[in-house]
Amino acid sequence: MTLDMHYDSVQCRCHGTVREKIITLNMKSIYNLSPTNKMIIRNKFFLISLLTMSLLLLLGCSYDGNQSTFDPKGPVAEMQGFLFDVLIWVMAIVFVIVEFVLVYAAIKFRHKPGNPLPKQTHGNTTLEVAWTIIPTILILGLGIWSVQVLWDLEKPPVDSDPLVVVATGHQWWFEFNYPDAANGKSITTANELKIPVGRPISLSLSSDDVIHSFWVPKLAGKQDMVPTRENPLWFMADEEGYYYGQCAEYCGTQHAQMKFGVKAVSEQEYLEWVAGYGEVPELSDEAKLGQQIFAGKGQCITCHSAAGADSDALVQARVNGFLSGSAIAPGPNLTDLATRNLFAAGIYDRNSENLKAWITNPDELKYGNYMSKLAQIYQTDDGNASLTDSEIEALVEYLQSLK
Ligand code: HEC
Ligand SMILES: [Cu+2]
Repeated sequence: MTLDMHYDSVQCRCHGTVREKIITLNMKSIYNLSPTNKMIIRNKFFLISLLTMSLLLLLGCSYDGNQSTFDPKGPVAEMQGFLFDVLIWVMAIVFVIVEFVLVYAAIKFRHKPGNPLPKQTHGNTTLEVAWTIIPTILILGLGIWSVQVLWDLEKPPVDSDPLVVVATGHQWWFEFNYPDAANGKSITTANELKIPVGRPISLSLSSDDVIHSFWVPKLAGKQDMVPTRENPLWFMADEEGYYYGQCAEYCGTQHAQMKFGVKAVSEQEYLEWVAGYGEVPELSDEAKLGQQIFAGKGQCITCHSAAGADSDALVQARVNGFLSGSAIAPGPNLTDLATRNLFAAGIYDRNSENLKAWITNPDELKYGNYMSKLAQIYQTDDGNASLTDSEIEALVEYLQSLK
């Protein structure tokens, strides 16, 4: 390979003679191609790879996927989506106009040999006033409107009788507390937030370990869950349905698997769930055996409640135990487990087969979770529960009766 350098003199009208350096790589000896051909092939290769990659990336997108912000199902997400659309369109139009003028001028008035120097001007008051005033109005307008929307969306409308829910982030699952779910009854549940359709939900978000973020893309934007703070967020579902949520702040090993569901049901269905919550379930003989193992040999009860809402004192005791390194941690409240579609923070279908696999060895299903790490029964060589197969089946039978 040889490297040729050519020095060419070019005339420039404003500054006299300058030297332009042109370096040509002579690749002939290697590829038997002229340098220009090689550049063209290289450019084409680059372009084709870029297009293929963009296409592959786009294939991953969908307009109304489970966690799409482009498919709002409630007033908060709709307003946020509208704000986004207006900002994007105004910016896109400004971008196209400015780039068009720029590219047009660059091409039309570019230097060509023999072209006379175009008429030189300096200053144009009308133009300058116009391009100062128009952007100022645009930016001020959009800015004021954005802040207005932010303020408007901060709290549910007055007199709307919102349902209050305290949501707490844990590594790696969500806890939901309803101080007054209906008729003064309080409820603790996990990983699935049941809400009546058409009623504003007023959330108070917090965490008792690290910072998490609460996000249900179809219902509202993200809000951080910060230990020792209570951050507000509200939304309302217009349609019945199952909305997928996700922790949106990196929080450790299983951050990506820290999901949850929002199940929007009719007012009546919601009230039925509230009424049934914590009622003593009907248990088969096998389930009764499971209940004994739950409280006894399995020690599940150290971290999980299965018979009603958690009191603040109980929650605090578990958190303190966890923080001081004991074999205890706050665990999802299981009182209404059998009413949920998914478990393990929204990653597995709740069915007997999956629950059996979970109790046998939670680490295989969700690596690094605090149930495997801390519960006594999993401190074995292979991480499998020190329970017999039939004991595990009895536990599953019990859990599946918790409605
Ligand atoms: C040391 C505390 C601890 C003990 C003891 C414990 N668990 Fe857990 N359990 C947890 C934690 C923490 C999670 C949440 C794991 C996650 O999703 O990251 C969990 C999750 C679960 C879930 C999924 C719940 C949901 O809504 O997603 C079930 C079911 C469960 N445990 C059952 C049991 C059973 C049965 C036992 C007794 C054999 C038991 N656990 C013992 C801490 C514990
Ligand atoms: Cu998280």
